[in-house]
Amino acid sequence: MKQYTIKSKVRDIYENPLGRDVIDKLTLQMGMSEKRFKNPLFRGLKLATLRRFTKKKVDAGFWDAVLALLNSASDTTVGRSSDAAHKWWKESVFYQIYPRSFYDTNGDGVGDIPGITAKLDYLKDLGADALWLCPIYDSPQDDNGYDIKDYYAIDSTFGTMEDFDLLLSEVHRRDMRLIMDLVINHTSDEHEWFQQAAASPDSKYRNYYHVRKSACGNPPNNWTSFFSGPAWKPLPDTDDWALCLFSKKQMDLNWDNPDMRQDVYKLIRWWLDKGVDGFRLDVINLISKTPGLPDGNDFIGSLMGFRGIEHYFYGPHLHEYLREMRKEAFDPYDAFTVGETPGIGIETGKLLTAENRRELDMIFSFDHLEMPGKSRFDEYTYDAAFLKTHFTRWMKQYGNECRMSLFYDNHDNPRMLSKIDPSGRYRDKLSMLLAVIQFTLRGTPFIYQGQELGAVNMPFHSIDELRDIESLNLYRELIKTMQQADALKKVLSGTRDHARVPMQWDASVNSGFTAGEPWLKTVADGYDAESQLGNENSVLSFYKRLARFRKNNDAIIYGEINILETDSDIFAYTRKNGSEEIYVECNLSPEQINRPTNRPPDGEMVLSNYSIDAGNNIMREYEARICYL
Ligand code: TEU
Ligand code: CA
Repeated sequence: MKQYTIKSKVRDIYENPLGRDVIDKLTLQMGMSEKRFKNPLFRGLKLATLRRFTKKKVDAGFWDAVLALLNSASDTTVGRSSDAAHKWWKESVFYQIYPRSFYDTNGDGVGDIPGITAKLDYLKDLGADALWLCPIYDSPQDDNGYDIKDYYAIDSTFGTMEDFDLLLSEVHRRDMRLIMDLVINHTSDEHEWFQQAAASPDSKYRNYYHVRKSACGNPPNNWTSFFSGPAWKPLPDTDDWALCLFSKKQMDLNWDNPDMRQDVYKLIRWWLDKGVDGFRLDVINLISKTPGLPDGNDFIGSLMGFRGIEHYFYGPHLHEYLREMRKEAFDPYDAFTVGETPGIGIETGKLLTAENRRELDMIFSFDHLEMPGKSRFDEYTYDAAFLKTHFTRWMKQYGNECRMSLFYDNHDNPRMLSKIDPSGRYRDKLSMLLAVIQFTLRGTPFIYQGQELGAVNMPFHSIDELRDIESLNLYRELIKTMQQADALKKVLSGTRDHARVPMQWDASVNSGFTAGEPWLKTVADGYDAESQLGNENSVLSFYKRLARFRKNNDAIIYGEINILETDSDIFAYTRKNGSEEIYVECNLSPEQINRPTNRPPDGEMVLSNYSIDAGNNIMREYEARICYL
């Protein structure tokens, strides 16, 4: 293994996949130009020189931290790989369900499993081939089910195991597939393993978690939680602390313990024996931590918003554990996996998903959810043109070797529509434009519930209307140093509750979601399923046409992609498979723009979010077109 030192050159670092992603992330985060890294003079610089130049901004420990990270990474070649093999999950349109907010059948104000079963025909009709369910396991619901108490049981809020079995068989009866959310970086503190671990230092479960001693009431290291404050929970009446990167009820599992890993594989096999088709793996890149759990670097911490992250976002045994898990749990069932991998860039993404490496099938990377230099709780307007930069880069650097997941919305983020167009002026056009890109790039689309209806952020007015633990903790933290109104504004810019408001099924009270009192505010705003089903020009109808189009065109699923060089905000590309060729042209700006002069001759129009006047040389605001060549 090559070892990096302060005498290494920028070039050497950039040639290492992890090094390249780290540099890309840092430049993005610091709002620096990436062109600099293409400059040979800059590439020839020694890190020591760079360290001298950046002394004012960057603390000394930063460079050691980066070098340690690079030197800990092993196994960094992708080798020959391609995403050419035919697989159901490449051909599918996935639909993410947040069960709590999907459909309530018993009037308790919370969505449930029978509610999902009741809406399967809607989903089938939309063109969804596979469903991903956010966690429905037995849980105290501290983080809405991402804190699991019993992996083998269904939370009574959502129904019973019989309800689940019925759902699964009804999904399969419709030739659809179902994947579960697998939360195995941490368990609830109410999980039996943790209960035993906390009760006795001699318990074998003690070593299922990261329990450390620390005197004087201080946490064992300086890592901070994703949900504010230190990432440690004190165990009562002792000097012992347990690591928890998320809430104080989400205890990180110790993946270095082989017994723990076997117990995890067992529960995975149990669900696969039931017949589920695969899993979305929650924060799966966080499972391996630097041995000894050393302090995190302050500079990286302030840049990324969380201290300690360099010790776990790409841990030393990550690849090893993923391979083992695949071999022992997923492969025997040919199960599909998509990893949720915050912080992972293209090159490390390749290492995780290249077919020949036998780790994951796909990942969710989050590099496009905010503009460079911005983070989720910043108030700003997202420029859709950044999607062109982002997707061009991924298509070129990643797309042909690995399969990209294509998504904008999920349960952890405000709606993309609202980020780009907070006024809502272009709601329909923009919805359709985003969908065109999502359904025609090389990759697998994941729709998040409500996206197909053009759902936007909820106009919340008070902190009392929010339910998410992340938002509530952050607010409590912010008001220590800020006016309440400012704190609220910031929280509302990024709160995950925007995406968690109940589905709008119809225009009735509580948008047809529940006959009771909804657990989170919902307001019918005219973009409900019922009214859109009856309207050919609705966002929903457009999604349905797109899904059908994608299914019938192999060029989109397996074809090559060629992105047109344009210097405007027009994002244009062709997709080609044998003699079948498709051309997509999108205006990513709210201005009219001339069509690219290097475009192929107009062919037969398939779909557009505007009615087309022949011979028109202009792309209108957020206009999108698909045609056959
Ligand atoms: O999210 C992990 C994650 O890193 C973020 O997207 C998360 O939303 C957080 O806000 C980081 O600032 C996954 C789940 O999707 C999320 O719902 C859970 O809360 C989290 O893991 C813990 O299980
Ligand atoms: Ca219910």
